[in-house]
Amino acid sequence: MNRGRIIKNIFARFKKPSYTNRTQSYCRLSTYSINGTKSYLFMNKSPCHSVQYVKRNFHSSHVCCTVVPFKLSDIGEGIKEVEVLEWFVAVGDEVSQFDNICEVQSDKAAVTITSRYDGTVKKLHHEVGDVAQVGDTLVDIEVADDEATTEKVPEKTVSETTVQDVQNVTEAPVQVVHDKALATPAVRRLAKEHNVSLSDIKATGKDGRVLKEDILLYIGQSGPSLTAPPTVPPPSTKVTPLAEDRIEPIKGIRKVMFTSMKESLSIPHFGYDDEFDLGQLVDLRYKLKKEVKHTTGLKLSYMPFIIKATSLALKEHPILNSQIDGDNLVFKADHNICIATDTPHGLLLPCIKQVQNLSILDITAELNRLHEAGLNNKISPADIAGGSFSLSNIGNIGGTYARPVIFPPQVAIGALGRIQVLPRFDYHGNVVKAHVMCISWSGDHRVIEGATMARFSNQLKDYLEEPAKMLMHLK
Ligand code: CAO
Repeated sequence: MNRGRIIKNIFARFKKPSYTNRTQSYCRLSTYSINGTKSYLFMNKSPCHSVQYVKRNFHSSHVCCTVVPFKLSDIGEGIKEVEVLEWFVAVGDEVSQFDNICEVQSDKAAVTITSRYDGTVKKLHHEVGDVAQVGDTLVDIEVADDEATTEKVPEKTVSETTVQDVQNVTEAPVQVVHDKALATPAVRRLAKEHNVSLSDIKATGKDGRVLKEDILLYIGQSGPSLTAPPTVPPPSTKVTPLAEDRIEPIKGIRKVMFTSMKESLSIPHFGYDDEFDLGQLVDLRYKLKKEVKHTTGLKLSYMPFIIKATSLALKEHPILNSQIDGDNLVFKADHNICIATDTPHGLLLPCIKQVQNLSILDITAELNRLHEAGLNNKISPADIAGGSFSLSNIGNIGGTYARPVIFPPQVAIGALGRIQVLPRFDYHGNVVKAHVMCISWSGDHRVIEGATMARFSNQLKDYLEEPAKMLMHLK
């Protein structure tokens, strides 16, 4: 078949509704062979701007009903690996070319990978949260005979091809758009979370795409410092209104809370609140989060930094890490910091032991373990025993202030509110964007003076507002 005839056939194929509906900035229409040279035809939105890529020295063969590995191709921009965020297909699903396969997140962006085959999904090679390298197989797809020829194309794509005409070519074929406003699924999700319509937002991305930054600008936030609104899974069971009163014995974890809180009533609580500007910490966590996830599989939240900084501040104010024993005050050597943990079974207070000897990564690992154990009802008595100080991060659920109740025999507890982006004045009197977290302290006023609590809180504030200062005290 001569080249003109082939191209004519491909144009005819493009006119089919399944292709004309596509909104990608370009589509790879077909693979064909001329004189032993494998060629791809890429088509811009307008068929007039067809682009031809030629790959040399490639010989195709026809295989019937072959299972082909669909690999993660080179997304460009130096991206070497991605994290799988979501699968849009399951084993057994029929897929067509350009159907969404999965959403992946690189260190730069979230992109949707679309199928380049018509066929049946046979295997997913990664789970959500897994990291896939460029060249790794994402899914196996069983394809029919003529498709089998196409999928034998190596996955290196554009960089290994000779571009004969690059007019109007955009980037790798992994972006997808769904409707009038162009945006990646992650951006759409962000818009939905903030209840804004994409069509109201001024798009600054390529080809009129709405970017994450556009949404942040629209809602008055920008850059990595965005704190995603804490997501709390909705209750899994629907609450049905009670037809009549129901009596339930106080038992289990609630019984433990009941007893210890009754004891707390005898403590004269002194309250002290302050607000911390965590802008630098927000940036720092943003920079480290992916790295930590990638290298250790751990989830890095703000808590490990706050726990470590608390320990450093306790070192300077040891009375806050003490316990009342009769007429004595026992200054505890270890900083065993309890973390109020909301579990499906009730509130638990497991503690991270000897925080004074732990790195931020160690604390992250222990916090991940305890959090997971809490969710699975696996927190042991040993995890709960021996606490010397407590922190309660209610901010992951919401709220600004709290009135935390001291967990005897401890003498102090801090409650962390949600980090909020708010206007504040800087040193020069300019209004600036700040990431404000309110922290509410309760101290046992029998042994803790307000001034001590304020000094301790100031010390912690110093570490958390400029986390680099912690470095000097880390071993
Ligand atoms: N402000 C803003 N974002 C916050 C936040 C805060 N104060 N605290 C947590 N977040 C973010 C996290 O950074 C994380 O974001 P990413 O998904 O981007 O990483 C997300 O919210 C979820 O965090 P998390 O809850 O999984 O992890 P954590 O380490 O921050 O907290 C734990 C762990 C165990 C303290 C928490 O899950 C919990 O149970 N909190 C409730 C405590 C409670 O009930 N207190 C009341 C006691 S009195 O009845």
